[in-house]
Amino acid sequence: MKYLVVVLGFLMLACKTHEEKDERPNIVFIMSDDHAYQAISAYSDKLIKTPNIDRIALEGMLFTNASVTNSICAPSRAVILTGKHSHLNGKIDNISKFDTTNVTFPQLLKKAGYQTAMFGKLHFGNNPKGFDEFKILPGQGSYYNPDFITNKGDTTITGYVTDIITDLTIDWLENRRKKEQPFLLMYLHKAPHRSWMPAERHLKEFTQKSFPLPQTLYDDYKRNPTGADINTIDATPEINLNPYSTAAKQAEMNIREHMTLAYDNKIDKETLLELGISEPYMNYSPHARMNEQQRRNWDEAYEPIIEAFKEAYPKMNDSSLMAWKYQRYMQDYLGTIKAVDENVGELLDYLEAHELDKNTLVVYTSDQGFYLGEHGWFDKRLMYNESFKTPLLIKWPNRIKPGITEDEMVQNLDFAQTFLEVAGVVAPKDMQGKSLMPLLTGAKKEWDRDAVYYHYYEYPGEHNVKRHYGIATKNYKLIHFYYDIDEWELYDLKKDPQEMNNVYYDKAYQDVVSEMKLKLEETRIKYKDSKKLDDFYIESYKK
Ligand code: SGN
Ligand code: CA
Repeated sequence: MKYLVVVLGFLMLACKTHEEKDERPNIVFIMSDDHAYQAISAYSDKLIKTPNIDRIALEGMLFTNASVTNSICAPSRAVILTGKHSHLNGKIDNISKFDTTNVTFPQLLKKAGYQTAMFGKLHFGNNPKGFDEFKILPGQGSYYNPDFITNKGDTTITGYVTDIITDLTIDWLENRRKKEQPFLLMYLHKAPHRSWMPAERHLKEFTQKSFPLPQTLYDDYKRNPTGADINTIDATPEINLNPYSTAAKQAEMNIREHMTLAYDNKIDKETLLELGISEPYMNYSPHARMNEQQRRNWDEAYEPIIEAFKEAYPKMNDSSLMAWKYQRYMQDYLGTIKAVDENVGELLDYLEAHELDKNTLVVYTSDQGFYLGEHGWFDKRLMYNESFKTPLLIKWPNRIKPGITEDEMVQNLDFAQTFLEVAGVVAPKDMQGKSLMPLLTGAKKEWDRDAVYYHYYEYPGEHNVKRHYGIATKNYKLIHFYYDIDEWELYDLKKDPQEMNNVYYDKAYQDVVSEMKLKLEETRIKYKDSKKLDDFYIESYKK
């Protein structure tokens, strides 16, 4: 009996020490919304300097070939949380609600003893499961004086959304974090999402900047070869006659044609009427949620722009209007990123000052990439590089060597299994990604992925981007547009990184076409996607 008591005593002591010192790493997952890798200086400093976000790459790893499986907000978040492609987790578009019977990695981490918290944009139409605390924006959220949904009810907070999300996050770290537990923190920015409203402190600086025009700003969406080199066996007569990519040409996200002067470029309705311009969203006012002070600061920055536009517009042609809208777009879009970068810096500083940085894995990513005028576009959705790829920077002191650039193909699909492995939790067998651990820790030989799969669904829908699926290898990308068209595109990524020439019908590429088609079929089988599921989601959309 005495012996039993001693053993029990030891056991309790052991448990207690374990409870006090759970050495598993913390995970800080930072994600912004629509942040193009072209607008992070660790990738390219042509547009903006982001010294704080860059710190993550300097102290860790920069991924140059990270992509998403479905380039749109809520579906990307569903893929991240479940580790499953859209066709299996069911969240194929922004419209349907997330099915909360899905198992998510935060639920598993919480069960395994992690403290979990989420702040910012989720965009699911329902609340997240598996979090000890959350404060999330309803839907897309607002830039100024935003509303929040919390475990304890709804609230409106005065200020600028990016700053507020950081304040909420740091408040949690400071006041409610349990020191004996490791934590998962999801810190999710709304910025730089449309309609690109910068913070008051950045308005004047950014509205005076100008930016280099992207090479493909005036893309006419001609993609297909015609004439001598065409493979006449496969090419239909329509293709012979159609030099365009139908999907690219019909997408409604061209800066000149579809970006609006009122909503996107912040020209007021009176001015537009005076100039004889009529367009959608004319009644929109950026003032809607602002207080007096905010309105005054806003107007001080934008009134000179409106005046200059009044002068210039009568002399503009299509080409100069395109260039003008592009500059306005970049000024506001990049202005919102400036605040994201400052706030990320604040959070990283907090972690350092509280010695939380050493045992914490920090990720910076976006829910997808974004077009910053490439192909004449804004928005995302398509499988072409700028929206298919997404920024990814990860630091993890003592595990990831600083300053490494990694070009292996990784996806948002991989986060769930990565975080579970970091926490020592076995991932459910039906998750479809791959833990990034071998890449993070330098065991690269264990990484054997040679293709990634993509599938976009939200059509018919906003921006008119056709349904499509495809695969990308490091060298080629094969895309099949379906539903109300049946078109294939193949890009030679090494020779044509801007994806301007569809070589699917090119005689010289017929072996590549066969190989890639085979690989696509194998990949669809591997991930359990099928024509039957395509049809199922077409039908469910009609309801
Ligand atoms: C809004 C935007 C779109 C954007 C979607 C999806 N229109 O609907 O331009 O593509 O969000 O973005 S707006 O008039 O409301 O600004 S996502 O990041 O949430 O997927
Ligand atoms: Ca987004």
